[in-house]
Amino acid sequence: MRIDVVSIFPEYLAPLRLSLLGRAQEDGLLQLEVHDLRDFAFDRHRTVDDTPYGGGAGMVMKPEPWSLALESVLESVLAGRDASEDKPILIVPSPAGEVFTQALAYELAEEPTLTFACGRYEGIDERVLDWAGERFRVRPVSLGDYVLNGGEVAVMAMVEAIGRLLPGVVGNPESLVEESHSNGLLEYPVYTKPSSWRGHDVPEVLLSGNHGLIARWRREQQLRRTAARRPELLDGADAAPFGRDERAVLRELGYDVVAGRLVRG
Ligand code: 6GU
Repeated sequence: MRIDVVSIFPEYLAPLRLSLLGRAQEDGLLQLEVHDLRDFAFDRHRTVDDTPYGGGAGMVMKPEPWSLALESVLESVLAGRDASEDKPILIVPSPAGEVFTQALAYELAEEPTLTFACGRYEGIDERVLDWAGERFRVRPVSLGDYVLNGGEVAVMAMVEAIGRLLPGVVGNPESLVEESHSNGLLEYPVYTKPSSWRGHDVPEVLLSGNHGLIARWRREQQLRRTAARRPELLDGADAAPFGRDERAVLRELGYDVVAGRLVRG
């Protein structure tokens, strides 16, 4: 996969060269290109922002540097894509976007290229998104309901979540199966040696060697944890994947099955 990021703080993205994703780049599984928006601003001060029409606090990113930067990215991105393919995706990190989820990470991991446009200040002139819509599939995406100073940290989170799903990036693909959100539930708790530590013991069942019992216990822990921390993840969930034991746990946790769906009683 090829990923292009446009930002006024290209150094902000440097950590994406480390660790698992750094190795993926060395191995040719991921090509990461970071571009400085100011390289596309041609006045003496390389200005990328201006005051908002209609007044109000803060500054807005000017449209022209963005169009030049995205045209430049698009030229190299299109050179590596099939003419038969859909328009490339442009992700615009914004607290006003759709929420980034594991499902969206899986969807985006299928793309041959992704382009990220990092806004700062109060955001990018809206006409850039209209203009870009003729050339890209534009997706404004948010990490969640809170406000960051710019898109860079959000891009780091999204690129890491997407990058680790690319074939060959995570050494043992099994580890992608059991983690939080891979099955719509939170992950079960994990333990390592010693079995007794500062008066806290590892749950007996994990020392039993009975793999059936262990699997059952882990599923139950997933249900209890999800109900306690993220009950909305269970609301309306398809009940079909839950067996007799799990349904008993869910009933204890206050969920009923109505028309094949979980509802809180
Ligand atoms: Cl994607 N961008 C910004 N600036 N703030 C955010 C966000 C994104 N997601 C949550 N807050």
